Amino acid sequence: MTVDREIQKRVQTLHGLLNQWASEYYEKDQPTVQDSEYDRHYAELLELESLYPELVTEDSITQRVGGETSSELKKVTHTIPMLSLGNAFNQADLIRFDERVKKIVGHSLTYMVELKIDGLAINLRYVNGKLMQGSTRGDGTVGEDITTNLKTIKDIPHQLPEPLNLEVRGECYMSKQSFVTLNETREQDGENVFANPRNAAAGSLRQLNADVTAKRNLSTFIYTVAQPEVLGMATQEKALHRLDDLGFHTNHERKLCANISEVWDYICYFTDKRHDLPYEIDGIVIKVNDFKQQNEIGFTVKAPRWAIAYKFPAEEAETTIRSIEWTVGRTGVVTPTAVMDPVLLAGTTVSRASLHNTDLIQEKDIRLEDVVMIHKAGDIIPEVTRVLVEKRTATSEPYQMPSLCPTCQSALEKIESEVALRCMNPMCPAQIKEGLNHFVSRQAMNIDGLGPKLLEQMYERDLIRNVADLYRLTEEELLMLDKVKEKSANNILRAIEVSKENSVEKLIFGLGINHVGAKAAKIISAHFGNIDQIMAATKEELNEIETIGPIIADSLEKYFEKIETQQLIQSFKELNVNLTYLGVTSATLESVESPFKDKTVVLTGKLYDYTRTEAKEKIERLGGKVTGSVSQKTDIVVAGEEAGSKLAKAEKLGILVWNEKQMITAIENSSKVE
Ligand code: 0OX
Repeated sequence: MTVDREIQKRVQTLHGLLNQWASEYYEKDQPTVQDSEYDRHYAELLELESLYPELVTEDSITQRVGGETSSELKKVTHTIPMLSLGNAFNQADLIRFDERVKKIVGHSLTYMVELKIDGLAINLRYVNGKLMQGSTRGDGTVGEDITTNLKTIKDIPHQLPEPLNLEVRGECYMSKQSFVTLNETREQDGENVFANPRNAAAGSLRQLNADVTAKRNLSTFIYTVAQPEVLGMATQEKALHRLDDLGFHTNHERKLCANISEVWDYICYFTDKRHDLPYEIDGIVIKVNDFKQQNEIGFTVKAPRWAIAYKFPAEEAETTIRSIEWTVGRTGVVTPTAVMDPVLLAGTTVSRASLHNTDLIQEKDIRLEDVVMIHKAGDIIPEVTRVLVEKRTATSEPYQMPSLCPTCQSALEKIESEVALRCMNPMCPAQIKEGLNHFVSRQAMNIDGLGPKLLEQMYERDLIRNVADLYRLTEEELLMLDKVKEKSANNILRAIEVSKENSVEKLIFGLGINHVGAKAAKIISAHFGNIDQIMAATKEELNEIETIGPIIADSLEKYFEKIETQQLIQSFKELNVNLTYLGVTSATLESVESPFKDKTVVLTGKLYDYTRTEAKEKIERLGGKVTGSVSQKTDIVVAGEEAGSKLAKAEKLGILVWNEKQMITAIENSSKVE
C-alpha cells in the first residue's frame, strides 16, 4: 500500500522546516521560532514516521542528534558520542517512560531528577588531571574545539586534585541577569540583541576570539561523565557528589525520587519556581539512577532510553499592539517599545515589550493594531515572538519608522554597520538626561538621592547642563526644586561631595564613553594610573593592554580628542574631583597585610552592612580575589543570611566559612591601601 500523497508532502514540508530551524538554532545561534513550535513540528514528524515507517529516511532529523557544525572552529571527533534526550510533554508521556523502563529492569528503581539547563552542551577532556580539550556537542559525533574559550570560564577547573583521565559533560550557560545586562549594552551600541540566554552563551563560546568569551560571564553545570566507570561510582547520585569533590560546579537543585509520582511532584514544584532561579531552565531531566540498570536499558540511535527530558509548556500570551513608543538612550540610540493591551504572562501583567530596533520591526513586519504572541526572553524581558497575520484587518499598513528624534526633532540616522536608528545631536536633552542618570548610578559615581525625576527637574530649570555641573550645585538651588527640603538637600550635597573621592575608574565609566563598560574602565585606570595618562594614550597604546580591543581603544581615543571632553575634564580638575586611580596596583599590593591577600573568596547569601559590590571592592583592595562559585580553589566563603547551596558546598569541602561580621572585622583590621 502506498502512502497518501498528502502525507508524503507533509513529511517533506516538515523536513524542510525542521532542517531550516535546526540550522538557525544550532549553527547560527539565531532561532526564528520558539522552541515549543519546533518541538510541536518535530512531534508531528515522529508521529507520522511511526505510523508510516516507510517514510523514515536516513537523513531525517529524527535520525540525527541535531546541531551540525559549520563554523570556522577546529573540529573534534568525540571519543564517545554525545547523545541528545527524548522529550516528554505531559504526565502521560512520563508514565509511559516509567513503564518502558520497568519492563526491562523490574520494579526496584530510583530516578535522579535534575533541572534541564537551557545552555550549550559541552565536553571537557582531562588527561592526568589536566584540562586538555573542551568542545561543543556539534552533531553528537563531531563537535567544535573551544578549549581556549572554555578555559576563560571561572568555574571550570584547569587541574583536578587527582591525576584522572576523564571526560565530563555539562551545560554552559549565561545567567538571566548577565543576559539582560549584555543585551542592554548591545542595544545601546546599536548591535543585534541575543534572542535568549542560550543563544548568548552559544554566541559567546562558538567564536574565534577567547577575549570575547572572557567578558561574557558564563558559567557551567557539569552533569555526567562520558565513561562513568572511571569514577568508580555505581549511581548518578554518587557520580554527581564525586564531580563536586573534584571541583566541578554541579547543580545542587536535584532530587533522588523513589517513583514517577515523586518525579511529577518535583516537576510541578519547578513549573512555577523556575522563574525565581537565576538561570533559565526549559525542563526537567529524569535519569535512571543506577548505572547497571542504565546499561541494561541501553540507547536508541540518538538518545539514551534510560533518560527523558520533560519540557515545560511554552509561556506565551496573545495581545494587541496599540502604539509604538520611541526612547532615546544615552548613546543616542533610539529604541522602540510596543505598548499593548495588558495580559498575564509567566506570573506578571505585561503591557510593554521591547522591539529592540528597526530591523526587527521590519523582519517581523510588526504593525500597529497587530495581534501578536509575546514571551519573556531570558524569563524576564517581554518580547514579540510573532504576528498572527491571519488576524490582521484589510486596512493594515506596514509601520512607518520615525525620521526625527522624538525629543529634539533632529534627523535620525541609520549607521550602516548597526541595526538601530541614532539621534546624532550631542545636545539632545534626552541623551543628556540619560547620561546624567548613568553618571550618578551605583556602578559609576554612586551618588545617592539623585533619581531621574530630580535630575530632570535640574536639567529643565537649567541648573545643570553637563555632569560637571553637579559639583557646582548649591543648597539654595536644590531648595528651589519640588519635594526637596533642607535635610534632603544636605544629604544630596554630602553624597556629591563624597563622590569626589571616588577612584577614577568610576568617573570614566560614568562618562558613558561608547563601548567602555565598568570592567574596561577599571582595567584602563589601573594600567595608566590617572586621567592625564589615559588622555595622552594613543589607541595603539590602549590596544596593547590585554582585554582592551581595537573597538574600545578607538572609542576612547575619539572621545578624549574632542574639545568638549577636554573642557569637561578641566572642570573636574577645578572642582577638585579625584582623577587618579586609587585601587590596587601590583606595587601597592605588596605592602598590604590582610587575611584576604592572595586568597580566593566567595560571597554568598544576603549581606547587610555592605552591598556585594562594596564588599568585593574592599576585598580586592586588600589583595583578595572574589569569584562566583565555590570550588577546591576557594579559600574563604563569606556566608550572609539565607546562604544556600554555596555554603553547603563549602562545608562539604571543608572550606573556611565566615559570617558578615567576621568579614567586616577582617577588613577593618587590615592595613590600609592608599
Ligand atoms: C541539562 C542536562 C542535559 C546525560 C546523558 C544523556 C543526557 N540540560 O541540564 N543532559 C543531561 O544528561 C545527559 N542532564 C542534564 N541535566
